[in-house]
Amino acid sequence: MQMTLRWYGSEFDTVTLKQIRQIPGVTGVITTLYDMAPGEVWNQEKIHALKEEVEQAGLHIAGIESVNVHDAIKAGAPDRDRYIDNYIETLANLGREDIHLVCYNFMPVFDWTRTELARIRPDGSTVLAYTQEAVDALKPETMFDSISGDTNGTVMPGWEPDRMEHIKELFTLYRQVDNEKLFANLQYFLERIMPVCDDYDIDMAIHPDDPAWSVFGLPRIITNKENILRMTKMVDNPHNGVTFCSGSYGTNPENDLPDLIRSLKGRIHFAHVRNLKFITPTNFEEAAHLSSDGNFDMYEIMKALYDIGFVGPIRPDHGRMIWDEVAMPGYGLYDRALGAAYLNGLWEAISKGAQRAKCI
Ligand code: DNO
Repeated sequence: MQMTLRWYGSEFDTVTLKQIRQIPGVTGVITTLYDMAPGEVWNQEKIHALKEEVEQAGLHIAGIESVNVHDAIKAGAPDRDRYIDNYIETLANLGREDIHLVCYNFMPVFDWTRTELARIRPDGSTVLAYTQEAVDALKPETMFDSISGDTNGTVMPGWEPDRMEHIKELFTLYRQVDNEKLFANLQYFLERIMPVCDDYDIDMAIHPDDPAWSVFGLPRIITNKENILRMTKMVDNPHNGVTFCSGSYGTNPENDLPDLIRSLKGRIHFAHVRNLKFITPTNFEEAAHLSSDGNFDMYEIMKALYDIGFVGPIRPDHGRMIWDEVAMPGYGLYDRALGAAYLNGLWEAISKGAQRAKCI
């Protein structure tokens, strides 16, 4: 595996490339052109400039998170082909710049969903949290306003104010779309983009739905083992792969995370590793990466990734806000750096243990 950190670009991120470069073992960033609206073509010069900036800081671009998929594609609207053509052009431009990993999601309307961005934990850190009761008490159009006061002046990924202004129209677009239609729309999209992925050796890595169930009655399909295996088999091309995200699949305690990883051998192109603490089955908060701070066994997660021979980029995922840092919720420097160091430590112990076991 290669340890990376997510970076939103110098215009949007409070964390600098220089800081990222100084986290032991971090060699690359997962980045994006954050100001591109879903459906727009990314031009090659802009990608090239981003790449140069990252390389001048002594790092490399390990992948893009995300090239967002336009809602017309997800909803199967009559104009979807136009947006798929644009997506194909973006993929070709990324390939020409030697970028070979793209993370995306297929969640209707909302990307990840949280009901609090700064819940205070017993140690005084603040974290992102979710309670189903809070979602049930909200109207979708007020969801964004309910959290917008806690974003520390940053634009949260997937919660762009311009898109959120059109929530009602977006809901109308999905009126006829159930889980089966969403699967069919995903298949249509994947079949159309696989040729360009083959030409430029681009691994597509779908991010799971977070939380791993329907919110506001919208369809959601990338939620469990059965569905993700169906997704990889319905377009059976190694470039049609997965972002394994422990914090998203792990929102449903029925998902056995190490087993899920093992069942996806060869198709995990990217990993997000973080821990959650459940207060009740429908009320969870994000924890430090350390196993003992949450409900997941992080050793078993890293061991499963090691056992399947995972070689792709991995990143510590959302961090807590600690040491008075003011940053995009989930994406500060300090706790993610601690997360990277911890995951690197687990990996070193697992790999040395495995090598020694071979010598006995
Ligand atoms: C949240 C992220 C997601 C993820 C997208 C991928 O912090 O994990 O926003 O980047 O779902 O498209």
